Amino acid sequence: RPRVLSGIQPTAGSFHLGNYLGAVRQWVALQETHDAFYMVVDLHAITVPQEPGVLRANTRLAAAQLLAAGLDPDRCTLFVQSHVPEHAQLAWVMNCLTGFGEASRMTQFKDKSAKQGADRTTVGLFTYPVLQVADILLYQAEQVPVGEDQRQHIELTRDLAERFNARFGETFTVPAPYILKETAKIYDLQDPAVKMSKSASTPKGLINLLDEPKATAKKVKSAVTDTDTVIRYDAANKPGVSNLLTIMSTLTGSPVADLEQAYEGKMYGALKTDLAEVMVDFVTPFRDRTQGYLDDPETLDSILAKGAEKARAVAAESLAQAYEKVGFLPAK
Ligand code: AQP
Repeated sequence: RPRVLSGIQPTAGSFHLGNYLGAVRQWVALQETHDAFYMVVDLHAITVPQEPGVLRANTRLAAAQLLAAGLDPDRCTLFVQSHVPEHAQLAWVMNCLTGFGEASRMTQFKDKSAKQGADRTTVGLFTYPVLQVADILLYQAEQVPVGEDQRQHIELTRDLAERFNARFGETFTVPAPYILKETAKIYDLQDPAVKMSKSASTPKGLINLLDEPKATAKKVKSAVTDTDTVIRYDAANKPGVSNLLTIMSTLTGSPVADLEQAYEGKMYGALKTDLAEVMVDFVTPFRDRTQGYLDDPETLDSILAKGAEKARAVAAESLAQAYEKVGFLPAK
């Protein structure tokens, strides 16, 4: 089975619809066909300030949501990044192979550091993509299921894998991004020119899966569309309606073309009302299942402990190879 790896931050508490449709949904499907490794990336979370107690609670919450979304610990390896120390260890080696200019070109870093200001931006945020390189290479992953915003980081991973292999001999698998065109970028419901995001979206434009279903329905009903009235997919000219059609199509399994036909001659309100119902039907059991996992932290922690053990076995082997190739003296 080909190997896949991906991760999600435990920063925000609830996952948002972009996280789910852009990434987690694919993770669930890929566990059936791939040797899948998925993790809650708590090391990445501390690149911005975190409250220790909140981080700990959100790490469990993220794992609970992944299970609620359909990850099955018998079909995939689910773990917490900080439980596998090899991530930080390989990241150091990769930091020493990454050009300062190369890291400076990462657009996510440029955007986030510009917003925070130089004095509040940490070196951790700067090397975040390099830690991500280590995350992926440790597992010799062939594919990395992510949203479009991660494409540049996967490119960096490819470059560094090739650089390491060229300098020290064949060691790492060069991974490819696994990005589904339709759901690569889910947009903010109030500003469909920007991606739905926990840090950039306004509360009304962001669908958090753990919000009250009623509040979610309200947000869908007040989504921005346009002054035209035709329900048609046209991402360039009708981004708001197109975003709603993408979400509806993915959650129901109906192709966009079928939806366009079904809504021919109808008003935007009809689409929004139906989508609000679909969303409520989706988030209500999701919230219940998440709560179910949270109510039993011992089981949750034991799933994560088993996952970490499986992950470490793979990661330790890759790290040992990398250390040996780099020329570190083996510890006796
Ligand atoms: N709007 C989106 N559309 C499609 N995919 C998305 N992803 C995030 N937003 C969208 C994908 O979700 C996965 C997890 O990303 P993350 O760990 O970076 O989660 P996040 O921090 O909650 O994502 P945000 O909201 O995008 O964070 P900020 O605001 O910090 O930038 C990834 O595969 C990502 O591509």
